[in-house]
Amino acid sequence: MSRILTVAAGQLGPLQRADSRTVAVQRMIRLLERAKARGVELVVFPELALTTFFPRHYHADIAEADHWFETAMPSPEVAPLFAAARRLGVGFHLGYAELLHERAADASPRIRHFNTAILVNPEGDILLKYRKIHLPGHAEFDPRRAVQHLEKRYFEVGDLGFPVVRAPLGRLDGVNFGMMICNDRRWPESWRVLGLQSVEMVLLGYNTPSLNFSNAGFEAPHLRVLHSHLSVQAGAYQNACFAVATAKAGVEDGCELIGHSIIVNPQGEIIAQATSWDDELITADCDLDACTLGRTSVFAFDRHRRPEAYDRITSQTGAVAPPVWRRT
Ligand code: ING
Repeated sequence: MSRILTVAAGQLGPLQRADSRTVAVQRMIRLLERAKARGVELVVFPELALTTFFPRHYHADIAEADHWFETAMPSPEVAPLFAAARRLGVGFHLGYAELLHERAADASPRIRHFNTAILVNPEGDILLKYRKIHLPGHAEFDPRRAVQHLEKRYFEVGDLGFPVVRAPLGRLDGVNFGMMICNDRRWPESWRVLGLQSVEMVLLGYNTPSLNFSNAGFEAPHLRVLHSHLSVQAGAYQNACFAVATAKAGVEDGCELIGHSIIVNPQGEIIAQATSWDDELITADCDLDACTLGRTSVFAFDRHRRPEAYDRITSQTGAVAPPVWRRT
């Protein structure tokens, strides 16, 4: 008996700095409606899908950036998306900037800021929440950069780990879902922590500039897409899972983001790919039982992994210099 989930990457084209959340929500509702017409049960929207990729903009006073964040989910502007999902009977993944007020240990009030993603079923239940752990870029204005990438300024490191949950969706009574966000996909550790929890489908959104603005050295533009696909294909293959990777694409306030959203199977094959850099729905029927082959043979973790040889992975952060060979 196959366990087929019909999924879609709901790629978004650019959102300009002046675009309201309502613009993004209405475009996502159009994609949900298109998804329903194609029998899709789950749509994966991008990272930070409600606004332009604001970490490219420098705010001297970081409180000035708070307007890019959601203080409730669903917020009034996002509620129509939840309502549409309920009306259409389609689940969705949404990336957004999360601001929450809480009490510190000494009971003083503090505000938290995360780059967050949620998985929502048609009934509006939040089945899974993840806060981005690998924050690229820098925290202070960098005059060498043509475009800033200030995720380390505006977001804290996620505090939810890489969780996996088994939840019903569509026709299936249980799917092992996991999530990561954008830069996380470049780190094999992200994938393996999910793989060690028997993840079957990884959901991720991304906002990836099409050019390297870090001035750290020349990187040919075609490598941006290669590295994005390489990361997702390798992660899916090496953990015997499906992956849906959805871009926010196109030129936002003059800054270009790559599209090339993909859906990848547990063999690491791209089974669907976006060809525009605009709003686009790509779909695939994913038979989750296809995870079993890899998981019980090449990547039977319990039979083949050797954790006693992996200490450096958790005991070190940066690399160390190796011992120098000398003739003895
Ligand atoms: N964006 C980019 C990403 O990881 C990046 C940043 C691009 C880092 C290319 C390194 C190389 O896809 C986000 N939002 O993480």
